[in-house]
Amino acid sequence: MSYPYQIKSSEEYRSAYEASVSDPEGFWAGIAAHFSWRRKWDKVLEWNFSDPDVKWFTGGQLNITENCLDRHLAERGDQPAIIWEPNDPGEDYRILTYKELHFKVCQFAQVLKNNGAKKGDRVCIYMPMVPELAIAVLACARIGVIHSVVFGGFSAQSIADRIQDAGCTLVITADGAFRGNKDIPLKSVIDDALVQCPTIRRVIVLTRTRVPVSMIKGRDTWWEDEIRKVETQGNPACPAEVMDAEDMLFILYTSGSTGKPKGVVHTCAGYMVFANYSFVNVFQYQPGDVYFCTADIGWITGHSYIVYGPLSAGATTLLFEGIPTFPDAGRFWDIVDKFKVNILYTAPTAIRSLMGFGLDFVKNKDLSSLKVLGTVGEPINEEAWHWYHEQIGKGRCPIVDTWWQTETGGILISNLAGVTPGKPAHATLPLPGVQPLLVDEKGEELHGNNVSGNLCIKFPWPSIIRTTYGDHDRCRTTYFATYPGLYFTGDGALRDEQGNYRITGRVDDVLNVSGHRIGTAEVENAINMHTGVVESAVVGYPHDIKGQGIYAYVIFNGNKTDEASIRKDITQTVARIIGPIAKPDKIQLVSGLPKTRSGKIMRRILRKIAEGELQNLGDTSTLLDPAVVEEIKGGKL
Ligand code: 7RM
Repeated sequence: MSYPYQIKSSEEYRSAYEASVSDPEGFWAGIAAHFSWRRKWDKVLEWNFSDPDVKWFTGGQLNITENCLDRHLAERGDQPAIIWEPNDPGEDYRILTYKELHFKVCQFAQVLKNNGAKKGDRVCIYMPMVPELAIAVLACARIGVIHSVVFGGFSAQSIADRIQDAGCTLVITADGAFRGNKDIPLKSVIDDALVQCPTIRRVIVLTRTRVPVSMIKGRDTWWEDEIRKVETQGNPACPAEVMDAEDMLFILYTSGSTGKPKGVVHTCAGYMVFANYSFVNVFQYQPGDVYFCTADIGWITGHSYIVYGPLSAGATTLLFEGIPTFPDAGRFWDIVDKFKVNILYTAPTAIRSLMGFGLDFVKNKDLSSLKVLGTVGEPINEEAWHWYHEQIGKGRCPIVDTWWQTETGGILISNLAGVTPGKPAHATLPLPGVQPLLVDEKGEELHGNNVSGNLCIKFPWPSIIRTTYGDHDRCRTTYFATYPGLYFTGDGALRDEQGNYRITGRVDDVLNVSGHRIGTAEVENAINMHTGVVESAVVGYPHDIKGQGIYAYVIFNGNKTDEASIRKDITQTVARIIGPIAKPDKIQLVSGLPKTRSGKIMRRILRKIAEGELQNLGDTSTLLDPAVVEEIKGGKL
């Protein structure tokens, strides 16, 4: 497969960018022509940002799995599509060629059909990072079933909320997951969740850890037994469902500034075109390259840049089940060495953490196969950038700093590896088709360079969020109402002398902890579930490795045992309600919170104290009881 739309020089970038702005429809029609369609589109783009209503390639029909699988069979059927590295380096790795992956996806799609799944149904996937997770995702897409993948670190309550919100009818899970030296009992978490989920009719369970699980008669069935049934049927070739361009492909839940996560909806054609286009251009993938993205498929990075982007490009994508520090902090580098990885895409938090383990884990690892490095999920600090560049890239690999969001579906701002210049801690320039701008508080556009403001986008790109599942108005108010006529990202950014963007972080009540998005309100709700908690307020503070840490101020009125056990109880409550990723790093017990006379918590003050800024707290004259501020300052952790 060659990529006629792969940009090869700065000049080509500039002309592609200009073409994409002066004639967006012509530009994207030219890219879309390189995919397999069952029916060509009638209209490239119809849109307004006030409803919002954005439609790409209407009238067009296709199936994303034909683009990810079938169309590669003739030319690269025997090439590895997925290389899988298990958690335990002692266990054998697996390779699935395009032919094998195609076969397995069709087979499992038939399993889904045998279990009553049909086009438009929603299916929840809660699985470890094994090839069967990618197979499950693609099998859903094959038959037009809408997948909702839930990251394996979320709790039973979080799963139940997501299943209920989407009205899922089927769950695909595994007995358990291996993560480092831990076994996570996925099936038992699902069992707890399903107590609250009457819409679920079937649970398909993959064997992974072989921990004992309870199987409920009539509801639960083993993946392997279902495959055997399909084999007895003689493996019917599972034809791809013909999908309209704007049919839903998947829902992925993400945190916002309110307590309830939103189901971000992406649709078939636009998402596919942009995931592929951005993959091919940002990473400059060349046929035969081994590409390794360390994210989990449970996040958008895994959807777009482990599964759909790479596979639609006929790439070899490496899927890793484990964690960066198991069995030791050299694991990523062992994998790069073992499979001769050419492109590595990871998160700043992982780089900072591995940096802390020292160079012993890097030396003696052959990293000479690496050509391109990437980062995603949070701002990368200069120190981590330089370490990644020198110690991993040996000074010869460009680093792409890719800025994007669950809602954007794909990378919007990034340099193109080796093609456009990078700059430490800067995502740099927008991809063709992406029109960013900065606005001030009032929504006035800030023109020129050397300015900072809130980052918005003024024109649709093909993989823009279409709706928030079940609540379109929430999509409008969250993203399109703050600045009418613009998509608002929730991020702040600077634009330097050369027009490069530097994303500085969220400007709303969303935290970014180790590259994971967590709403402060969500954590507060979870803390407040503890019977002894009267009220709480959660803010972020700078954390050396995680980027941001979670700082909770809690008014506690329960059984006054010792503070340590109160903290432990609260932490466990959060892990139970949301998942271990949302555990507060610090819990300060307080007798009151700084509130205005109208009862609003002044988070600005709490944020400053958590950051260690005890002097200039700004205007505190509107506080109901200024004395609580002194108490809180005195008890700072
Ligand atoms: C892909 C992903 C989105 C939020 C986003 C930003 C932050 C992501 C960068 C970044 C600075 C980057 N989706 N963010 N990439 N900040 N530089 N290169 O992470 O929906 O989970 O998070 O992540 O704040 O709004 S996400």
